[in-house]
Amino acid sequence: MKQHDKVPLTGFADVASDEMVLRARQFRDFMKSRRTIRDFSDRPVPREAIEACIEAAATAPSGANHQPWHFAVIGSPDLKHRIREAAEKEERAFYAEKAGTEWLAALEPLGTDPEKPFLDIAPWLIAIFGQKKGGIENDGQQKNYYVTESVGIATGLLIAALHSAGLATLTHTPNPMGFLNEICGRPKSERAFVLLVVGYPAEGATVPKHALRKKPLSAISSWL
Ligand code: IYR
Repeated sequence: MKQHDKVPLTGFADVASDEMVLRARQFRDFMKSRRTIRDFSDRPVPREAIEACIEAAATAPSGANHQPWHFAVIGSPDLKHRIREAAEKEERAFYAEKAGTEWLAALEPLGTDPEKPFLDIAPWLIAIFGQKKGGIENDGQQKNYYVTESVGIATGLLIAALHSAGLATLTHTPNPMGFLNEICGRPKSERAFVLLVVGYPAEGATVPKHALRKKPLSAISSWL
């Protein structure tokens, strides 16, 4: 490797094989208990929990370590309502014309429609933006790399962190999401990646049966 500033690796725990398999299976089972929900309760969630989960998400690897993400955390009822209004406007157009028959058929088992009451009800919405520019200094100038990949990984970690904290999420993607820049006051050089809805499930919340069908290992992996 070329010369570069470096420090010794610390904090890497060497786990024995048996323990490794056990831990891997425990984590798998824990992740399998995660469900995407759409019926949220208005029960409050402490801001500190969301803060720590975002810090966990921000440990994600990223292109050239530029960390090209921004998490706009919305708790204000007024802003949540503006987001709901804007999202429902886009969603009405999506369901009425833009989606097309194949997409609508794929959504049928989920039971989704243009009504998005959870955007008012859930205590927190997290709009996750990818930054085309900024570098590690966030100078708004340097080019960032693999932005979508980096933000996708960070979002996955955030969903896992929130699940581990005992919170439920919905990975919501109103289409298009340009309105989030304006409402969240984000520059044009940022692009909304997803709107994460966070909170507790409502009493009697349901999930679509369809969502329980996960592909088996044999269908998702090949071993060469
Ligand atoms: N954004 C729409 C439609 C939608 C699309 C997909 I792909 C989904 O997995 C779920 C919903 C909506 O939120 O209703």
